Amino acid sequence: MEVEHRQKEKRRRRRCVIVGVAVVLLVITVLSLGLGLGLRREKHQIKPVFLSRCEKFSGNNCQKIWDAFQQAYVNQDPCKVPVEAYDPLIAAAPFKSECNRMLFWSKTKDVVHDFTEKKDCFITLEDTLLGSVLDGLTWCGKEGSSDTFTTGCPGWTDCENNPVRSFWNRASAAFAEAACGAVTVMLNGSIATPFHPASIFASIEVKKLNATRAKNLNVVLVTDEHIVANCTNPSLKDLKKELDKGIKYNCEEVPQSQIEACASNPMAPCGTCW
Ligand code: N1C
Repeated sequence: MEVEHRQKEKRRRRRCVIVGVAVVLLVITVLSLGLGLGLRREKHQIKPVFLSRCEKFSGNNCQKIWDAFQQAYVNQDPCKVPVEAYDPLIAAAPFKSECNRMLFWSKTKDVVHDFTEKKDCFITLEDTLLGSVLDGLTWCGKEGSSDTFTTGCPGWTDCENNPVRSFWNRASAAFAEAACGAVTVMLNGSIATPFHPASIFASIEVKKLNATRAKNLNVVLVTDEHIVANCTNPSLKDLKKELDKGIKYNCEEVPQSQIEACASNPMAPCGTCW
């Protein structure tokens, strides 16, 4: 009786162990399959996005532009990608000068793109080929690998020379160099420092505006119910001072609701929104 009971107990335990091992194996297989697929997807995710966005602009060799893009950061330490690494990319897809139509922004991205999407009045960097293919994306390389990664990349402030930051710095400089005629910038009147020295607009674009091409800088200070800064804001005095001599400065406070209403009114001509 005693012997029989012990044997039964042994068999029960063995069954338990077998079932346990099977469950663990199953979990490991499912997890590694899932992770494997996930990683593979993340590694190659950016190229189809890049190419399909690029194809929307006709007359370009998108594969060539992709190659020029990749050479900037692939097989490199993602904290050591200098701004100049993107020179070949800018050369492969240069910015056209669109006189009187170029629009810059800082801390007003949403209102700006709501406006430009609805009204064909201005061109922002995101409306150009390079700006639109890379808008909202993250990418980096790794030493010893020819792949592009979209996760585990250094963030905007982790290190200065990261691939994403260096790209926007390089592209913004080239875009501003091309600016001509009357140039517009939308700044945010709901923050204490609309012209912030650390922004790309202040640290790069303003410095690249050249009086031989750009004639005016029109600041549209976008305000909502909580006006924190108006056109007398000290940071805007700095902006005026920093402009290349010969570029005329102007500032206008414009409610966000007015910009939105004008954007949604198909009858309103470009010059009448503010
Ligand atoms: O630092 P910012 O603004 O002043 O940069 C905005 C300025 C614009 O005029 C653009 O021409 O610089 C250009 N630019 C972009 O076009 C752009 N698209 C997406 C700069 N940055 C851009 N991004 C992302 O927005 C970028 O990854 C960075 O994180 C923000 C900068 O926005 P900001 O601080 O409001």
